[in-house]
Amino acid sequence: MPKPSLPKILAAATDAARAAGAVMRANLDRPKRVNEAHQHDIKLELDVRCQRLITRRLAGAFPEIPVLGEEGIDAAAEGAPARWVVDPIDGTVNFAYGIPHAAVSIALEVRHGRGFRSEVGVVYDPFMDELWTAIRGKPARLNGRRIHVSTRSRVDEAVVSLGFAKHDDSLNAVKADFTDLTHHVRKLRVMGSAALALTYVATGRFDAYVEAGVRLWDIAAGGLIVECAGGEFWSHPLAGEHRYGLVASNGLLRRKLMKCTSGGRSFQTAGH
Ligand code: LIP
Repeated sequence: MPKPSLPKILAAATDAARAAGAVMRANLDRPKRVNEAHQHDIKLELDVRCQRLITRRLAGAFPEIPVLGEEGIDAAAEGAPARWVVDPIDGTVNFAYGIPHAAVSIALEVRHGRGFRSEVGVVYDPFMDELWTAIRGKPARLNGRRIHVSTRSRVDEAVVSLGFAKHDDSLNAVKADFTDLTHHVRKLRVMGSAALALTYVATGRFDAYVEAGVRLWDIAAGGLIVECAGGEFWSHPLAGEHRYGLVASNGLLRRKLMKCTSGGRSFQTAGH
């Protein structure tokens, strides 16, 4: 496969993200069909519908690139030289409850060493009409404007986001750190979308974000956006398919925050 033009890849991902975002915006306050409901997770018919829409748009531009998505994985995705990594609605529980804090996340991963690495990332929040984009090696942008992580280096001035995923191991890891960090940071935030927590770190709205137990499609685009905004993105594989622990920060706070926790369990899951 000839090496695709990354700007054309970005344009196709942006088009697909905006198309799915329009469906999310139109359905936020409408009744939604639930395909699966679990204690800490919900899967909607709209998740499937949006991934199908995204897949059609991407295939129209790059039919040779398979999709690895939350709502379905092309068999070719594991062996391909490049693949799309798609979360059609990141923050599904928020969206299911009518909370306007959710996003479309699309990344292009290219084979790198024994694995894959994100080369292009797009995260679109249709409710704020905020589009984050990144191409590896170039500055991250929000609605076309260059962005950069914060410069805050004091823990007591930090706004830190934590994510409570879906399984007891990850919930317990983050719960312990939530308790410890509460007394040290300015504020903690639990917002329910990994992709947006990452873009908020990239934009300097959050100073760090920690979660144990997210999936590749939640973070493939946002992690690149953090790196292209001058931040630090650590992730570490966990048990389970495409499951990771992560720590994202402005590059000034990770170790200081770890020292504020008794063992830093959710930080440890990031392997650092
Ligand atoms: C969500 C993540 C969030 C995590 C949730 C869920 P989804 O992704 O964005 O950070 O805490 O458990 O995994 O399922 O809404 O695409």
